[in-house]
Amino acid sequence: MAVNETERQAMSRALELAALGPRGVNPQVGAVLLSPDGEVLAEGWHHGAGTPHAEVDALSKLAPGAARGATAIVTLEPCNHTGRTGPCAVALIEAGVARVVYALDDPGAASGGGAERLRGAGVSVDAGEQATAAHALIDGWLTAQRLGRPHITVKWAQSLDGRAAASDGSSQWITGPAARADVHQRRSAADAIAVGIGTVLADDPALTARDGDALLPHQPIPVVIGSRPTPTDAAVHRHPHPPLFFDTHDLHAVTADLHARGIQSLFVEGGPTLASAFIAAGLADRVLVYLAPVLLGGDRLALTDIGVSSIAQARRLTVDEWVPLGTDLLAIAHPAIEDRSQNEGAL
Ligand code: AOF
Ligand code: ZN
Repeated sequence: MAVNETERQAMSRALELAALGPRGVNPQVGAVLLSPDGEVLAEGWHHGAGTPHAEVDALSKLAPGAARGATAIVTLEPCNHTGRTGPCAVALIEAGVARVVYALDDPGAASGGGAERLRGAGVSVDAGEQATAAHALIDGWLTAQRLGRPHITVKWAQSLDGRAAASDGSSQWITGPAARADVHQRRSAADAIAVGIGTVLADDPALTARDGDALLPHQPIPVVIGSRPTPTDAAVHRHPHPPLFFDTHDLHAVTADLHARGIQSLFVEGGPTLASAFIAAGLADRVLVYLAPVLLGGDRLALTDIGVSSIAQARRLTVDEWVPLGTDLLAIAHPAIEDRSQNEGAL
């Protein structure tokens, strides 16, 4: 059965509801229950691990029997396991729900399989509605589940001729104020922010997320990677969170450690050595390139060696969005499909 316009709108609403929940060990999930003629019966969302799942939260707002024949719109496949709470697929079946539309499959080995269970009970099920938006909302959680590491965004700013600095090393500022404000908003959305020790020594970044001089409400945990010591008076020591220092070049070990600390999203800020190392290691789920209409020439390239020596090895990207920011342009990209088989979706 095709997803109709009412169901589509309800999924947009379910995504808004999902975003009300906290990010954590459980995904953010939203649910809307529709009557057979398309009226909204109830809304629900997951309030965090240990609390009812979104579907059950919505069902709990209805009198017994009131969901009979209803359609449940959910941002994630209803679970099929007893964890901290019981299986949502069963709760929906028992409530007499006739149809389920969801956005994303639950990747869990134990929790997945809800769609099959629902179909087995005669419920009509449609998957994939607004999957891209649902994926964007919980990409950190999904990456943690699938790969055991944070979702990684590698960001850099560059001149139109691909340089990250002038030949004397000065790089403040290549991009304009709109692009820099955009970076701060995106920093604020990440659990952690990583730089190489070279960048700490050269630029002494604060690694905070700011709006002008004010700190944004959510601050990413600062991470410094590299074997040289961080000076005791470095600005990063004044960050609201104590920094994490990794005296290693093994980025898989770093990301596994961050995963063990519950960090689900990592924003890699530079410089060129670290950005290149993440890309070379197959550890970039998303790339943000801020392009400024300026020419710098010289040898301070935005990326160094990423393990590409011939055009056949080029890392192809798919651009999700080109975002104009003042006179600059942001490319938001992810690895093209042909790269995915090698790296499970990362560069
Ligand atoms: C759903 N609806 O709202 C959520 C789901 O141990 P628990 O009970 O906290 O279950 C956690 C797992 O359930 C989580 O890893 C994910 O697979 C699924 N989350 N499922 O049907 C929801 N939050
Ligand atoms: Zn559930």
